[in-house]
Amino acid sequence: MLKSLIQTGSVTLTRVEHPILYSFRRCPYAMRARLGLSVAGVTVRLREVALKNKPAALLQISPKATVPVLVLAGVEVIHESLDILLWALAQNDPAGWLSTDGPQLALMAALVAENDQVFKGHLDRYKYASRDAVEEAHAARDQCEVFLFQLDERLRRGSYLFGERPSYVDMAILPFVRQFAHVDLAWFHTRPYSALIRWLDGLLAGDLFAGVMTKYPPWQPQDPDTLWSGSPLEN
Ligand SMILES: N[C@@H](CCC(=O)N[C@@H](CS)C(=O)NCC(=O)O)C(=O)O
Repeated sequence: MLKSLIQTGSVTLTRVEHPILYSFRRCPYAMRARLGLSVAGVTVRLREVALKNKPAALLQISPKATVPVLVLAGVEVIHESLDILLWALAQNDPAGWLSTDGPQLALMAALVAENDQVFKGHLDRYKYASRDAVEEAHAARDQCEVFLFQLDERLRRGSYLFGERPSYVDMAILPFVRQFAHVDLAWFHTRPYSALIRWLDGLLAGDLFAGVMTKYPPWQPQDPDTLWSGSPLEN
């Protein structure tokens, strides 16, 4: 449609400056950001980053050089995944991920903070433990489970963490629970948090998650833009 309009000369096109998303497919923080951008239908110029060889353009715009980073209109930069998720939903929230009754808001933020500030630390110690430090790995795994049992308890009361519909909290936490599960998937499925397993498996099986896990080669400065909105778009 757009192409035919351009060809017939019936529109004057000014180039739309889609935000740039520096991302890494397997990074749970970047997944959280991509889930938000995808559900919001925000089109970005996707730049897949190789963490061992970060592009100069990323280092220049975000010296702490973690992914994800969202660059808006070439000036404003959002450096934190949670902020990108919330920014996307502030643009458009068709699934109501932000809508809740007021009193829940503080609880929701607290659960995400616990994920980021406590659970993720234990998860890294579990996931990246050296092979000869089995006891330490198991201790970290036990600490992770304190959080997981808390999630499971919530999920026994409702299909999602805050009721019967998904909220941004589900999406902010999902990639980290997935990361935990994938350290030892067979063992994870033997654990007594069946509501959590049902929640995780359900969200991972959905189109939304599949859409944010599409593979891209690392971005090179000379590459044409990869327009992305949860799935690849035609440039
Ligand atoms: N607080 C940041 C953390 C992001 C983060 O740590 N991302 C990892 C990848 S999963 C990263 O970029 N690490 C830098 C590196 O490995 O060099 C956020 O929420 O966006």
